[in-house]
Amino acid sequence: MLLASDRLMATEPVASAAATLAAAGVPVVSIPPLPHGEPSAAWQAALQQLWGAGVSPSAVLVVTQDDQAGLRVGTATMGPGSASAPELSPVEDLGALACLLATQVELRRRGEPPAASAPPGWMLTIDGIDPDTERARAAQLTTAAGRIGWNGAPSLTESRVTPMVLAAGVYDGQGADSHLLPGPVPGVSPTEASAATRARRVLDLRGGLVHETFELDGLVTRVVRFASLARPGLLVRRAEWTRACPPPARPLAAPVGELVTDEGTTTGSTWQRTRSGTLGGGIVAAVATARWPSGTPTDGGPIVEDQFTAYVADPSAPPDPEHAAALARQAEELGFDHLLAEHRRQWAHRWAGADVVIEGDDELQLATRFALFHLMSSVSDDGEAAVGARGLTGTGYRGHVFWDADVFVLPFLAATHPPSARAMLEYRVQRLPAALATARSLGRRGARFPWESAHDGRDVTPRSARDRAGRFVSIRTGQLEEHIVADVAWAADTYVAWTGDVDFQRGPGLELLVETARYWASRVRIDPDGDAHIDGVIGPDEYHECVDDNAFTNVMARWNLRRAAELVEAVSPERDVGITSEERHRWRDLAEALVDGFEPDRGIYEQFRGFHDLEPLVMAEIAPRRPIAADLLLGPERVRQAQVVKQADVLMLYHLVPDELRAGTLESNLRFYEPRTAHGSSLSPAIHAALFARAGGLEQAYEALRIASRIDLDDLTATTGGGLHIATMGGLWQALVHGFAGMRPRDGRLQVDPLLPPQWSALEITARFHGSRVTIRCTSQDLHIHAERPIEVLVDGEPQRVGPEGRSFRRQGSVWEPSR
Ligand code: IFM
Repeated sequence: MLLASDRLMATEPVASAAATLAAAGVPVVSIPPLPHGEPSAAWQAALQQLWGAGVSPSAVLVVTQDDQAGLRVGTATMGPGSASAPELSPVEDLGALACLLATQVELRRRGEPPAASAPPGWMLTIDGIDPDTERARAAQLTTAAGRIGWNGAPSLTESRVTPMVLAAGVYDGQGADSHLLPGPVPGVSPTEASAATRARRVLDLRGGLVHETFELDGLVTRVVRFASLARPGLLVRRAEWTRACPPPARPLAAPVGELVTDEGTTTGSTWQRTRSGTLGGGIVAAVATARWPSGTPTDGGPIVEDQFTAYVADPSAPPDPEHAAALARQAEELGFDHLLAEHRRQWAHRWAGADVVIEGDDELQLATRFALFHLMSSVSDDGEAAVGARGLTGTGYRGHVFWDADVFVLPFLAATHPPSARAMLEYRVQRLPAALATARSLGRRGARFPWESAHDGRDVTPRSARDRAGRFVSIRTGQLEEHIVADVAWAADTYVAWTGDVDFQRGPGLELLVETARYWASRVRIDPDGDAHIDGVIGPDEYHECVDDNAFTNVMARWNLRRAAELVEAVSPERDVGITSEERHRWRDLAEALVDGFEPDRGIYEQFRGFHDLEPLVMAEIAPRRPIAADLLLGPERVRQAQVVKQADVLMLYHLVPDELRAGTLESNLRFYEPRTAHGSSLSPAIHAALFARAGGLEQAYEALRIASRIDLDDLTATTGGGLHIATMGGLWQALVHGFAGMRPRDGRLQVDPLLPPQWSALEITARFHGSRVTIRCTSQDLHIHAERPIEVLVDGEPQRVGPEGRSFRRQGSVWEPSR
């Protein structure tokens, strides 16, 4: 990228270099000379424009000339909004400047893999190859664009981790055996990665790029790779191979353990296809390669290879190799530079609508962006999106879809990129017939969504497995973890609350709400006193199986019944939804009658009937450190008989449906349940962070948030090798947004009520509410809200209209007062 002052742009060496760079796809901007001291508005605007195009300041070469300082050159270094001008060095004369620009042009011509250029806070750097952590690293370094994910196994051979490409929603096998079907993978160099004397991998979160550098025999191999966000399904790799590290023998390889069913060549492109023997679907990859200079790097010099691998995947029919080959050839014609520029632009656009800035906490800042990056990468924004427990970063849980998707991942997308949230809901909508059939087969009405879902929407939860200690255990969640039914309804409602998408609400959203309510109405048991119960379930706390009146399940079902009735009333004058007023009244009556285990004298909800009679163990007192798998520590039997909670259960209600609970009881329930919680699921810490923040317990909130942020970066549960915990990442965003910023939709308005821990100097969140991009920025004393288009916000219970001019508030004691 070249930013040149207009006077220089008119001179011969700059003009011709600019023309060559522009022809190679390098943005060139001409602006007034860069003054000393404060950068002018024109420079600021140019940098802002470049930032928006995904170009980092350190990748911007600035050349300028003015009467005072003469000819100067350097990189921009400052980001948009920076108050001071960059440090530039003087250049002797136009001849020297011409040489410098000629070097840039030559680098372009040679096709060097671009160096990592993202600013601090945007790059995850991994030095060395460590066999013990490589599987986790491969998950962390995954690049994906919704449909196709490419794990971060090194571009060199590494025996402990295998390159992997997964396609969202493309499964093989049936029932509990169903698993994501791996696709063909781009080939890797035959050289062993562990032979490298120096290795560095950098994940550039802002640009969606992985940079790899390996040094062998004094020769350096550099690779840049990405899953194009502008062309989902296209994987691009530029590598500078050397004699010590030659290019892959074959452009495509079969995924480990999987047979490539067919392969071939068509108009210059090699293709391979994997296919599901049971479901008929498949994944085809076709590759186009450009190398220069041509040949192999035996005579000393490196060669650059661009590899464009296009994927087409279909869950239920064999995809066409011709289609993939055409996409690969098109990519080759466009070329690496063009593809990289559009990919960066697309990522810049996504970040502009979703970034969370945490000032004063570099480690958490990077961890947060790492989470947001993977959340954005993992979900497609058209058609239907099946989001497995590990997204596209690994095969853990076989790629099955849990409540992780609906409750943990979806809110982030509803609030930042609604088309992806809508695609996730479409996955459920398309499986409504299967959910209706399941309910019918159990003698119930409505829709019973499966605890684990894959291709066709029938339950695919395994019935048994070996636990981490190698013991054979039966798994009953498929039969009993029924809260998923209300979770799906909650997801549909949450999507509408953020987006205001009334077409969805009155159409498929209503159907989801109605059929799930019908399920609960047919599921409850009424006792002789008229109280309603739900017997024999598993709540989020999976340590206790087949319990009666689990508070979480009952209250979520109550919310589901009430919300469906409300919605039907709201839309029925306009739309005949085929629900009688008797049915609606029955839903409301049942909701009233459902017991919730609230104990008024203690101000707490009993997690399920009989929980308080169990052995009163306090995990916080017996476990040296949490998170801990309490079932491994104490044995499943003891845990079953004790007040040990795996993950937020009663507390999860305060996070999802606070209005369903008695006002002012969050603190008492937090005090009781948190010390009894093992956080044996990675989903737990973030929710506790959100709740502690709401309760004003900032120290505990911060500690829980920190744990959630490190789950995958430090592989805290020793399971990251199977893929990243995508729900934990969604939980992290929710902790920051709902917890610390106190930001959530409420009755058509956006409620904002921030509370910052002392470690942070400022927190800035960008989201989208009812179609308007909203940014809130707060310190401990000040709050500023800006909305692209006017929206209603709620600050300290007071409705306020906020638009592009923004509104500021100042903390006075415990309340936010509008500032003048
Ligand atoms: O959905 C979760 C569950 O809450 C705890 N066990 C793992 C599942 C998949 O992440």
